[in-house]
Amino acid sequence: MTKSALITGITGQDGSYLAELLLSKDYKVYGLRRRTSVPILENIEHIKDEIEFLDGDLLDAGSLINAVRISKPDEVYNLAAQSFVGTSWDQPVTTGMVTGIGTTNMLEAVRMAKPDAKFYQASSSEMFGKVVETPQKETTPFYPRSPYGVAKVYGHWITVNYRESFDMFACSGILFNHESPRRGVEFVTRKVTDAAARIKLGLQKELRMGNLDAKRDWGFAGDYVKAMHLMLQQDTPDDYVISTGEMHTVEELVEIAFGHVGLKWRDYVVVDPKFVRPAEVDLLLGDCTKAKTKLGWELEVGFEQLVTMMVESDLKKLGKGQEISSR
Ligand code: NDP
Ligand code: GDR
Repeated sequence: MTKSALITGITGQDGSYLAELLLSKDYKVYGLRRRTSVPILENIEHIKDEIEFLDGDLLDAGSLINAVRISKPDEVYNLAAQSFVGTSWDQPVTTGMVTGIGTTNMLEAVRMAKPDAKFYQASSSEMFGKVVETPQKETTPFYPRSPYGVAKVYGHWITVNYRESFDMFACSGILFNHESPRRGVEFVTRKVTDAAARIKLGLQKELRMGNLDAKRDWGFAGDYVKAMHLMLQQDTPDDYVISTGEMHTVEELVEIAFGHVGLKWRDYVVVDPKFVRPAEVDLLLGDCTKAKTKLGWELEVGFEQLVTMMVESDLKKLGKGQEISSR
């Protein structure tokens, strides 16, 4: 029988890849979407006719109960969040409400309207924050360094709590940074690949950046959504770290992106204190042995391949834009 899934955050990077994956597996896909004055469906334009959209917001509990009642999902993927760490210092309360309390709203909706649905919570390596142990695994203590990280710790523990309190099949995926051509342009990878492409095409002169020494464990979003799905196919709910086990600096990212278009990054990159965070997460490196062993999860795309894929995509998008504007 066809399974059904409800995805919150369907318009985001991960929502789009997950929807593609589930549609390829013949799921009936419902997507929770909040109202915007103009529809922003860029990431899911190509599959929008195959998704049934339900109006709702993580802050509006009634809309979530309604969405669960209508969709009667076998699986719920809670991907919606205020997901940009930088913004979480400017809007700490909104971030706490959406990214933290929003998780409880979603869990309550499932508990009330479809308690046997399997639930996935989008937890984050930002919960590890300050280095306590490297590499970081499921048992590493959390020490978040941003309002976003703090909110995700709340989301993580409330998911564990609902699993233990109500015997719900609730899993938390502790995902390290994952990127793609569909990444929002304020995140560092896409900011860099977009700028490298713009500078190459003569559309931008310089790139203003924050901390170039930060180290991250960057993977490809298309690989990571497969792990989300695998977690909900197990017999028992559990929490898993998903990562590549490889770490690179922001400087290496810049070097590869600019190098790919034949430019020397030092000629264009300017460090601007505006982009340096009030508290930084210096390094993140994940140990995903548990996911590899128990889920059989495998990575396909490596770091260099990921960065060049993103630069190529940005060149193509901007190139098309140029063709259109020069007509
Ligand atoms: P995006 O920022 O691309 O997508 C976030 C989604 O959440 C968007 O669809 C957005 O909708 C939706 N959203 C925001 N606020 C609300 C709200 N109040 N009610 C309903 N929907 C809302 O994030 P990603 O796809 O990159 O990440 C998915 C999830 O995984 C997030 O929870 C993120 O925090 C988490 N995560 C991401 C990692 C990564 O590296 N990408 C790593 C670890 C965790 P709209 O289009 O309307 O803004
Ligand atoms: P992050 O991603 O905070 O790890 O959160 P982001 O790409 O924003 O930053 C990564 C690192 O790069 C440094 N950096 C800059 N970052 C941005 N955005 N812009 C800059 O100009 C810049 N210069 C240096 C940052 O200081 C940081 O160290 C992402 C999000 O997807 C979260 O939702 C998710 O939970 C975590 O990854 C895992």
